Amino acid sequence: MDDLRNKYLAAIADAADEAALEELRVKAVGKKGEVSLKMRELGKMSPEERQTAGPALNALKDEINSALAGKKAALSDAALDARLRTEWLDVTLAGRPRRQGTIHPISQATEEVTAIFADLGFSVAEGPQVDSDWYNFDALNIPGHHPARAEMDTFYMARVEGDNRPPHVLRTHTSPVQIRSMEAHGAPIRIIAPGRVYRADYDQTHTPMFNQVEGLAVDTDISMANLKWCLEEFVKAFFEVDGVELRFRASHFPFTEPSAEVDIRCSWEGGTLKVGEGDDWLEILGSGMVHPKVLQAGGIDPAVYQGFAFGVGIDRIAMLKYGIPDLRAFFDSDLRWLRHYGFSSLDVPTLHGGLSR
Ligand code: 2U9
Repeated sequence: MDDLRNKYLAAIADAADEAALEELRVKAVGKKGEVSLKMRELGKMSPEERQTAGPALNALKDEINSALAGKKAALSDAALDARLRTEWLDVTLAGRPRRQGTIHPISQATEEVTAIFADLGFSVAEGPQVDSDWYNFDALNIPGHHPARAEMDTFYMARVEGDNRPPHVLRTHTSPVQIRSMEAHGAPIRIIAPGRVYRADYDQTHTPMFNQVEGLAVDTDISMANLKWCLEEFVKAFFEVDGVELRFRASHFPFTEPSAEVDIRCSWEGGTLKVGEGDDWLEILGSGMVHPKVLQAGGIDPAVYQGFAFGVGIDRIAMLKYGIPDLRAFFDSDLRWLRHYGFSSLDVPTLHGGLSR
């Protein structure tokens, strides 16, 4: 038995590959292998002989099997090492210029809006796209019975069985980001919150996912006058026109009081939009002074601080600025459309270098 052990353990240690190992397995512990044949002889032995030879043969079989498994693992580790040495990639190499992608008009517009408000002292805040109904509704002065909850056509997450809390929602606006920012940083604060929002609505002018930028400025001396000036600066810079007239129309939102919708003077001569001239008005954003209850929900004392806020649909202002006729094409991923309306990845929008083109 010692001879068998020495022979096979040495051969296993020397095996060059998995095929050689398999051959050894068959020869040693396969059905007709040497160890198996020895086991068959147990029947012919006397009970005394069997009592020592039986366990010894079983132990030998186990020892050979584990040597086979150990060598097999070592061989496959070595094979993997060898493969990894041949399959490597220099990630510092330059990208290939052919088939270069373009910047999506929504990304471009978001970058432009960000550059404009950065210049006005606003920083960018981000937050989760799935949020609690407290952050999306209650904190914004939209209680459970408020019609705005129904109007916003909310997508609700699946309820967890046995959990009685209201389900989370896909945010219907980026406003929860501002609540979270007020909680985290307090006042004074000046932020914009760009990002994806979701409403169950689909037609020529609505998609179930769209993009917004909201803004928030809170301090001890903020008024509608500051709001008006900031929005004027924004519209002039975004549409790249020097003189543009804004019209503030009284409106109503649960989260601002007073509230105003903002139109810009424009013309549609020859089917193309001209901002700042003509006799038409185009609604482009909503705004107002932050409701005291909303400041309170963000942990800010409304007796000391006031703020203004606004919201604008990025997809909509991108369509207007770049002359894109159909909102739904934004999300079709049509390569010809993307090449036509996309922007060069090298033209980063800045106020000094020009926003677009
Ligand atoms: C906080 C307080 C107030 C954000 C605001 C609007 C008015 C508005 C729409 C524009 C087009 C949504 O994308 S749209 O359909 N938004 O009219 N949004 S005031 O008010 C806030 C936000 C956060 C804490």
